Amino acid sequence: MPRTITVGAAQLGPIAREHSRTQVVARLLALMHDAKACGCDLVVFPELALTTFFPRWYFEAQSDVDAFFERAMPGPETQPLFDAARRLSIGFCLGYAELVEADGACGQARHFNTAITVDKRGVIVARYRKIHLPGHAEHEPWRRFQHLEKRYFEVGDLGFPAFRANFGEGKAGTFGMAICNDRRWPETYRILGLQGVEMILIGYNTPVHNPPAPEHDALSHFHNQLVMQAGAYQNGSWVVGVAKAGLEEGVEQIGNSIIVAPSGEIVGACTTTGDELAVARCDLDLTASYKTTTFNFARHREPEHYRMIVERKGAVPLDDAE
Ligand code: CDT
Repeated sequence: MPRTITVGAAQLGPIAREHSRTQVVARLLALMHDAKACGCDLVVFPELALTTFFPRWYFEAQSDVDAFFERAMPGPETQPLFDAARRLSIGFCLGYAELVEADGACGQARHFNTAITVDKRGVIVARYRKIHLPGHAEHEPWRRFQHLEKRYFEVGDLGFPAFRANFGEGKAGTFGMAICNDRRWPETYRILGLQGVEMILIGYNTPVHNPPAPEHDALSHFHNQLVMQAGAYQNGSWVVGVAKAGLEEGVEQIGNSIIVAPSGEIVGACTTTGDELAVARCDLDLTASYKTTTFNFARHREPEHYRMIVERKGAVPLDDAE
């Protein structure tokens, strides 16, 4: 029996700062209903999907930051998503800001940029905490907007766990999650690839303008597609990349949500920068022809020659020849 899963890339348009969780969840529920009508088994929502992208602002008071975080998942405002999953029999992947309350052993609350996957029973089956946090930790007033992920989040402490889940027809598949900037790093895909991942779920918030490198702005769609298409092909995996898009609090964010086949080809795409669903029927067994030939890792990888990847963090340029 083929292992097909119909997946919806549930792109969101902008979320204003004053929008409540309840208002946002109503939009997510509308997309879940659309997805069900399109026969989806699984919908993927963006990174930090419940609020505006708050790292664009510098806040003095930690309480202002914490207002964007969820202390429980599900909580009172997000429970309807879990109820809808069960009622509609549709899974979802959701990005949100996770606050882990201080306990006896650890005196401080912990803050993560997190994604969860919920199955068709409405049960959380996997959690990922973002590892590659872009931007900066200190206020940089010269920027038109901030990118303070390094200030507001800790580096994720769960690694890149792949997990088995069954959303479609036939036997279970192997899934993984990554969040936004993670998608630009080949290590993300390879760690998941080494666990046999067959579909990688990625939400993102990507401003068109990158203040330290404005010369990249015109290439933002190209780079978005380049990294996800390469990650898919080089690991023989489906990749579902989903944006929070449009003009949010004065900052233009890319849309360009895409569903990429293990061949590296784009098979589904959003065309607006608003709330939109792109759908593709994905056969997980299509991964096999890549995983057993060109990217048969057991046969062709040479990890002895890759040690520098884990032993060295930054590039060490060679001395110029005299
Ligand atoms: N959210 C996120 O990770 N965005 C980054 C912006 C990088 S510019 C500091 C991204 O890689 O898309």
